[in-house]
Amino acid sequence: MHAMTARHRCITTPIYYVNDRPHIGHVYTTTICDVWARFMRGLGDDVFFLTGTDEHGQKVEQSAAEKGVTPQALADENSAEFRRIMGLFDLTNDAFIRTTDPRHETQVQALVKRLMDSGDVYLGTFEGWYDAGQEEYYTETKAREVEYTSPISGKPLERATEENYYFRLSAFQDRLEALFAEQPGLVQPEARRNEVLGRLREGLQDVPISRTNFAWGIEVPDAPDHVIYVWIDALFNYITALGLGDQASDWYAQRHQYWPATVQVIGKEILWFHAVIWPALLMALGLPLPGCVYAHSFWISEGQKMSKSLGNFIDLEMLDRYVETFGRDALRYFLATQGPLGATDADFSRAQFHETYTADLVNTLGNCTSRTSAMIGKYCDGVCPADTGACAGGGVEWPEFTAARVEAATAAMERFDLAGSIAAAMSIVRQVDVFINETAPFKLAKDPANAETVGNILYRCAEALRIAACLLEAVLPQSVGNLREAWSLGDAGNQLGQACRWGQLQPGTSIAKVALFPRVEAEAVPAG
Ligand code: ME8
Repeated sequence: MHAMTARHRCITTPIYYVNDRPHIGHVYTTTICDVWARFMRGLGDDVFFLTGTDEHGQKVEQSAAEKGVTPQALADENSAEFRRIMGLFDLTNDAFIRTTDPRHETQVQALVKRLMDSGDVYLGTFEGWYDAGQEEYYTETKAREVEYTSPISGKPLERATEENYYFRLSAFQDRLEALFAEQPGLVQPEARRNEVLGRLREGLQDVPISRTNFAWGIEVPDAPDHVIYVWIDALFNYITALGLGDQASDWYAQRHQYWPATVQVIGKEILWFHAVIWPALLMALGLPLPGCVYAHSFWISEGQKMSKSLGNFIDLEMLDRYVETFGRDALRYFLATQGPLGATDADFSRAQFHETYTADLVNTLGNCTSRTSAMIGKYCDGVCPADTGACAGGGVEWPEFTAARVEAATAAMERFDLAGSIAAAMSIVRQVDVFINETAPFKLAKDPANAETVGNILYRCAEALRIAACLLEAVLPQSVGNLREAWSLGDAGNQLGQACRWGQLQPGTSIAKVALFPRVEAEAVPAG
């Protein structure tokens, strides 16, 4: 006998800047990665889910100076806030990398040294347009396009000259073009890929990868006046966390098998770094490329860009209040089904949250599970009936119907279409509702002669709901846990495929009543 080897999968979030506190954007990206990671673990894959904090650079140095603390103290404090959100929102990351960790720093130096030795990094002089807030240089074309003003901060771009180390990005033009042609799924969604292709056609310039005007960063090897540009430092996190910069490290021993990442999830504002600079760096290092860079769009709030002055900013305190009112699962569900996965922004509105919660969780999943368990309580003494085959009406071939929905939910998750996957699972629940209404077991039960038919109907309801719940567990871990307990279902563990097969629910299992999602009045939704 030999054990099947689990497939390695790796998913990453951006590493978050510590000059700011966590908000909905960070919770969102990390949550959707968590849903995917849980689902794939459920399928039996060996998943590595990586997140962390980006702690170097001028912005952190400046924020720390304004607060009168050291950059390290600021980084420690805010990185801890980011780690706290993992517990608050049920996030199951396998590692949390910090760029001030010496294990990261020494690997970044080793990687940069390799690039210097291969000639992909060289010393040169640079003059260009610099966005100080974003720590990003603009090409002349791009600078003109934004009228020499930072589209992010609104402040004028600065003309800057520096002697810098450069990454020879221009040398990768042809290889990148070939890559995008050969691996059309590399950058998703399609709209983002087209943006990258458009900009790539303008031609690539070498990019400075060191700075001399501040000190808070990793020193360039053998050039201590230079610190490594925070973006290069940050991008490398994805491989330093797996030890790829030091084959003698523990991280390498434990984690190197997870590279290349299956999917790297980012927000659309950092697409260029991840879709162009990052692949070029990997090619220069001779490392394999990720399967997919998925750039989602943005959350706006009540129809407008989030801003502290407008008072519509969804910060951690606000999210906490949502969790208090609706539970963690409700927030996860809203983020995963209504979020900006895809090319358009999504609106976080109180009304939409309430509507989604009520329609999907209270009226559909909650109501259907409670209705089914109540009927099993009433007509079958709280014990799961057997399905003996006879069943009046309904017209659903349940084993085939659920198998098709399971396949659709799995395929959608593979494409990182979370909303599609969840919709496939919810369609099972909706079908149960229709089935109950059409077969009317509550009417049949009035005549004891129908006991067997009623049992058959209720078995099918409970079994279909159990399968839907298995598919929804990645997004609703607590509620499905509650259902498992009430219905004595045990744990699906990493056997999701097996667990989703029709007929696993054993007749005789004790089925207790459940109320998974309490109704919440519209007035109770947290306001800004
Ligand atoms: O950019 N809607 O870090 P960051 C959705 N350190 N997602 C949002 C969002 C919004 N309104 N706002 C932020 C950095 N995000 C760098 C990354 S990676 C090598 C270095 C999410 O703290 C989204 O994932 O500004 C975005 O890419 C990320 O937060 C930016 O986080």
